[in-house]
Amino acid sequence: MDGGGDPLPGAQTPPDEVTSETTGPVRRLRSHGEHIARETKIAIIGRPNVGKSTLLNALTGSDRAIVSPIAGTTRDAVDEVVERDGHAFRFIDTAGIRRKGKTKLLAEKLSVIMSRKHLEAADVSLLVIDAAEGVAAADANIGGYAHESGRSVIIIVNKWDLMTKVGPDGMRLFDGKPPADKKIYEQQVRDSLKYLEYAPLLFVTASESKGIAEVFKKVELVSRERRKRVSTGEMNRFLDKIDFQRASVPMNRRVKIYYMTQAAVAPPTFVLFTDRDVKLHFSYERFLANEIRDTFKFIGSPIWFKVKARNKKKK
Ligand SMILES: Nc1nc2c(ncn2[C@@H]2O[C@H](COP(=O)(O)OP(=O)(O)OP(=O)(O)O)[C@@H](O)[C@H]2O)c(=O)[nH]1
Ligand SMILES: [Mg+2]
Repeated sequence: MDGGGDPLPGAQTPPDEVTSETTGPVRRLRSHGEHIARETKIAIIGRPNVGKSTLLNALTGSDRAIVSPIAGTTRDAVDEVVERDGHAFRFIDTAGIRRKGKTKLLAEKLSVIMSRKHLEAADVSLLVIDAAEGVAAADANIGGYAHESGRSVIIIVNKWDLMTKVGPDGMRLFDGKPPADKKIYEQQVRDSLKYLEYAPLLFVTASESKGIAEVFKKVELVSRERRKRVSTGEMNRFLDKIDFQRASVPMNRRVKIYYMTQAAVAPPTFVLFTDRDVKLHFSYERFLANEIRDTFKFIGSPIWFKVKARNKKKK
């Protein structure tokens, strides 16, 4: 369904051409009051000061979002549409919380609420983390809401320059420590955000527009993946091959799955027709989700399940 051949409203007016690192020109459209069909809505979420607005600017090639070193500077939601390779991307920058007269804790709490609100309007979320600070409690909190909301998630580790730029002594300019390794850093982030194991993770330096082309690629990928459909035939051939003995679930919580269908997309939702009317055990759900991902991927998207018992009385 992802066409993109239609002329975009507003495309007649001379676009602002900006050049991004590797993939050529980006066309920026003034977004307000224009309706563009099939655009992907992307919420940029995260704690105060992690660089959300700087990222928005890098993505749109504008200085419209106000960037400031004081945590909580963006007052209103800023959204902007970018057309790139025939796709329309609407980025929504989570309104920052003005710190003036507020404690850091309160500002963080408000950022969690704002992030949650912006998720409602989005298909995809960019969970921005400050590389120098690592995953904080509020990041995990926001990540949890993103996961539960059913939106696709991409983890953006921003300010990577701080972790990698070194002086003549080979040590970081930022804090004099050895430069960080991407693999080790990613593992630490993943350990703190376990439930987001399906989310791609990218390293960017928004202030230098580094890593931005990859963000567009991943947004496109995850928005396609979340709309993917698996036919019931395919699903049942898949089901036949799963060895459910490998799921570590207590015997009394095991269910027999007769068949399974994908009932919805965005997020992919599967209905399991089972012998007993029980809530799926957490490990069972996890096992099944992992098996589905091994075969069908659904990169960046949570997978949801619903259980329908064939015979409700037979418990
Ligand atoms: N070194 C470095 N600094 C960055 C980077 N991205 C953003 N910053 C700085 O981090 C500070 C906060 O950036 P903002 O973009 O305003 O952060 P924000 O998440 O929008 O903050 P709020 O709107 O207040 O929630 C500014 O001083 C930016 O210049 C980066 O990639 N590297
Ligand atoms: Mg901001």
